[in-house]
Amino acid sequence: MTLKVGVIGTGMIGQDHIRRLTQVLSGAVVTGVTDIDLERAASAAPMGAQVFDTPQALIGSDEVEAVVICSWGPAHEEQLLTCIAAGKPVFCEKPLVTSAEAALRVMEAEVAFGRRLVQVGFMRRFDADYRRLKAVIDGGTLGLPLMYKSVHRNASVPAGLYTSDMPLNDTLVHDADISRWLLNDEVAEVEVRLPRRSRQGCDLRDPHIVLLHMVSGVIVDVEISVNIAYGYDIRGEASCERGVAALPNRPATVISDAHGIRQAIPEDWRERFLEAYDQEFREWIVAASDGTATGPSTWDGYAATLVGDAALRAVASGVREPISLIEKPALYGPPVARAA
Ligand code: NAD
Ligand code: ISE
Repeated sequence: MTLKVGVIGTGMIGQDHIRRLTQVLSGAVVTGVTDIDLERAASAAPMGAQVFDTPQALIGSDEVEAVVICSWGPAHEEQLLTCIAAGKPVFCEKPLVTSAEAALRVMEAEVAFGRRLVQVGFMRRFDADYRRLKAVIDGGTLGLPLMYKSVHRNASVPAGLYTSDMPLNDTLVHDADISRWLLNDEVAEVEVRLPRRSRQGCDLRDPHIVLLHMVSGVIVDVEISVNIAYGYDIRGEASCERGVAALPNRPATVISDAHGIRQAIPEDWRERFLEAYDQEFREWIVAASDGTATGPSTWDGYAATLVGDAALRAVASGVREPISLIEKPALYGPPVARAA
């Protein structure tokens, strides 16, 4: 059976996911697209896809069995709630939503529906390097993890569209999610340090050092740099009791030329996580064809949203800001980690 998919938001990542669904993967066909910019939607629509005037019309169509949301974060809540009300599986790009209250409303609707419908676009969980790193940590040969270092560097971000709060409530969500997943842990408190401000790029507060104090006592330090010019550089390293496990530097191509010997750095997330996005959608197509979702859930989107909120509070207060999660609904698996 071929899953009929509607895509909301046909900007950078929407177009990339349409390409993936139509040219790379099997099992799905894009039957509908929409965007507040209808011209953009029309030019991104693959052959045979209908251009809908509104997300509501797309979600309600009999020609759409499952939905991919690639609009801006503040639009996600309403679109997610409409998908849940229609009982349609939905892949939602990160961030799930932009406030804790909105995350709770989405969670309440999905729990009332009684089955997982929402998968959040935390693609790092589908990346082969991160999966190998998790297997080593979970395998226990290095003992317990004690510290984790997460480096998240963007060459640049879109001027004007990307504002000073976004390193913490848009970009950091990836590091928050991957740390929770790798460490099987939850974030208890968040602290932010502001180093010398970069003169690179536009008028943003950049870079940030964020400390995630996990429930287990592990400390995660995150570097968020969003205008570092040289490339998209993602690193991760777990220091454990008896050794260290780290992501390899990617890609591994070694270039030798008149400037010396060097490794090429990806330009942006599309290049670095190309295979991870493909795998993320392979697994989503299987789950959505079965009427459900897999991988990162509404709960994970909620937990990451709280980290972003706490990080913004921590910039203002200068101290550690606590996170208080609600009790985890059974729909999302076992209860959250508690201090060892
Ligand atoms: P973009 O600005 O290139 O595209 C967003 C598109 O959504 C635009 O065409 C805009 O007109 C449309 N849109 C906005 N609000 C809408 C609404 N209410 N209804 C219909 N269309 C609407 O942005 P982008 O870089 O493609 O990012 C889109 C989403 O994907 C964001 O949530 C972003 O955080 C996320 N993203 C995730 C990754 C990742 O690595 N997982 C990478 C990039 C972007
Ligand atoms: C972007 O929206 C993403 O999700 C990328 O993965 C991230 O690295 C970037 O900072 C965000 O702006």
